[in-house]
This record gives sequence, structure tokens and C-alpha cells, in this order.
Amino acid sequence: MTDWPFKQLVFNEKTPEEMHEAAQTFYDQIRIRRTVREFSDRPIPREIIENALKAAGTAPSGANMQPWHFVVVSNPEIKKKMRAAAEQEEKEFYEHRASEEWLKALEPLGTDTQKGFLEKAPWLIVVFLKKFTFDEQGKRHKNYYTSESVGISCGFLLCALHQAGLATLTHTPSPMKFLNEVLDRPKDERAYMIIVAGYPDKNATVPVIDKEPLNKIATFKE
Ligand code: IYR
Repeated sequence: MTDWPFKQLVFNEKTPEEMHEAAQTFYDQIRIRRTVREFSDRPIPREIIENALKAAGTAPSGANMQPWHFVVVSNPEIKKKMRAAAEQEEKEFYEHRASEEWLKALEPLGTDTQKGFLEKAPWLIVVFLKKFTFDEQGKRHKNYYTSESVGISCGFLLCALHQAGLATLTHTPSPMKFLNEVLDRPKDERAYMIIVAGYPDKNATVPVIDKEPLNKIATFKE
């Protein structure tokens, strides 16, 4: 038996009807989320972002180590630096690093080296992955399943931002090392993803792509 205290689970059981309704409602809401690359500069209150981050912070994680740190940028000078560095990396990517096959796969998305959204959108959330946690004594503890944990947390964050009414973009310039420097983060943290959030530009367009049907993405063994 463990020495750690346990408490009664809080679980709001739904009736079967409520369960059907909630499952359908969530799907109907999340299915209309689209990755947006053209943002408006209209402001979004910081509290909205704070709430979404609190939701992201409830994600399950390996041994509850919560191996994430979110750096939230609205400062125009920092955004400018991030854009310049990201565009430099992307230029390398599109002109040299990416294979023909990769470029072909990206074609329908219409992406290129220009990352204007990094300056235009009101909020850039840079998600860092922490391989280690340091306790009050400065002792280093290894974190577990960090990539899975941070990925789940990003999923929560995207859902929370979408639910609040924001458009989002997951952006992963590669390599992202420059973010440690620009954002003053320690070496043992690794930039995992930038989540761009704001209102979409009123003329924003999205590529005509679709998602695989259920029978393609899932197999039931009953
Ligand atoms: N990071 C590049 C390329 C890119 C790669 C994938 I995989 C995407 O789904 C989208 C873009 C860029 O941001 O343009």
C-alpha cells in the first residue's frame, strides 16, 4: 500500500442520453477546427489565453511530472526576432533540407518560407519540453514519457483555444533551438511547438483537404 494520500474521485456521470449528446456535440465542435495561417491583429484578452493554459496544465503526464513550460509572447520586438529566426530556418528547410518527397507532401497546404503570422497574431505560445525537473534543493529528477505528455498537453491547449473561439496554428520551425536563446530558456528545455492563436484574418482561406473516415482510422475488435 502506498503512503500517499488518496481522495474520493470527482466524476460527473452522465445519463446515456447525455453521453450521446455530449459525444456528438464535442465532435461537431472540434471537427470545424482548421489550421489557420492568416491571422488578424485584433487583440485577444490575456485571461482567455491564461484559461486555455490552465486547461493544458491539467493534461496527464508521465509520473505527473508535468514536463512542460509555456512561454507566451505578445511583445512585438520578441515576435519580430522569432519571425526573423524562423524564416531563416525555413529558408534552409525549403531550399536545402527538405526532401523532394517532403516538399511534395506539403504542396497542398501551400506553406512557404514566409511566416508573417508570427508577427501579426496577438499571441504566440511556445511550448517547451522539460527532460528534467529540478526540486527546491536543486536536485535533478528525470521526467518520463515527455514527448507523449507534452503532445497531450498541446492537444488540450488546442481544444481549449478552439472552444474559446480562437483560431490556431501549430508551427514547428526546424530546428527550434533559436527559441531557447530568444526566449531566455535553459538548455535542458527543448522547444516542442509554437501555437499561434488569435482571430483569423477576415479573408483567411484554408486548403481543401479532408480527414480520413472512421473505418480508415480505427479498427474495432468486439
Ligand atoms: N516547418 C515548415 C514546413 C512544414 C512541415 C510540415 I510536416 C507541415 O505540416 C507544415 C509545414 C513550415 O512551417 O513551413
